Amino acid sequence: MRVLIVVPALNEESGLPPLLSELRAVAEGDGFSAEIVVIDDASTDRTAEVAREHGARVVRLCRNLGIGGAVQTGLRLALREGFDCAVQMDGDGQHPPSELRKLLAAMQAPLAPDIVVGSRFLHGEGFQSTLPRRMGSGWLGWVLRLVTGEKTTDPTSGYRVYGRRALRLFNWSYPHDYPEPEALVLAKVAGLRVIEVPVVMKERQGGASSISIVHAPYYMLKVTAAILLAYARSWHRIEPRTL
Ligand SMILES: Nc1nc2c(ncn2[C@@H]2O[C@H](COP(=O)(O)OP(=O)(O)OP(=O)(O)O)[C@@H](O)[C@H]2O)c(=O)[nH]1
Ligand SMILES: [Mg+2]
Repeated sequence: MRVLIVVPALNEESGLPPLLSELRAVAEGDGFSAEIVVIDDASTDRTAEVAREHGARVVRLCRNLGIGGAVQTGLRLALREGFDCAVQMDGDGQHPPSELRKLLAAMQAPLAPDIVVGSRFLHGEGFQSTLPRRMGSGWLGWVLRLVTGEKTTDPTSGYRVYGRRALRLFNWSYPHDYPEPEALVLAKVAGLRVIEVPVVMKERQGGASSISIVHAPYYMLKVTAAILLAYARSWHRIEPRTL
């Protein structure tokens, strides 16, 4: 399986070196061939240089596109270059590379899913986020269940693997900011199979978060509306066979 690991990064010069070293060690140890691409979302620090120094390929965006634009750039690259799947993981060290084998194993299991999401809440191990964030995540999970009818324990997880059908879907459309919950609706509405597997996550290891207390109310409102609107788009359903 050819895997492209996509790391969206905004000012992650401190998180990238340990992450990239560990990723290489894990890929060697587990015997899969993984290319790593860091999507530098117009950082103002040494993110691109540091990523290159640690052996990653770098796509440097000339303007900040936000997490969604950065992720979609990586997924498009994976599709265009014929990778079998793409992994999305944060550049801040929250997503331990040692957990990657669980996601990839699920991707290769019989009845292979289109998207595998790493969930920190399925087994409740590792960093469980702060209480307000857990509450926000619970709310979004509830809204997702309302529209898709399926349980999602960790709707905001950005530790994911996408198969070819998902890459084709998100080549066409991927949400802009705070994209993870909305992307799940787009996938489910398009008939893709999404599963969650338990993973352990860590706290952000450096740099600054995209979700401050000031942005939290906007985040909740925007993502809730986006989920409902994405579901409304199912009236213009994409036929799975076209993916
Ligand atoms: N903040 C931010 N992050 C971006 C952007 N573009 C790419 N990223 C990267 O996207 C990944 C996810 O963003 P985070 O800020 O870590 O989001 P999060 O994991 O939900 O929040 P934390 O739990 O606080 O880390 C990180 O690797 C960022 O560096 C952007 O425009 N803004
Ligand atoms: Mg993070």
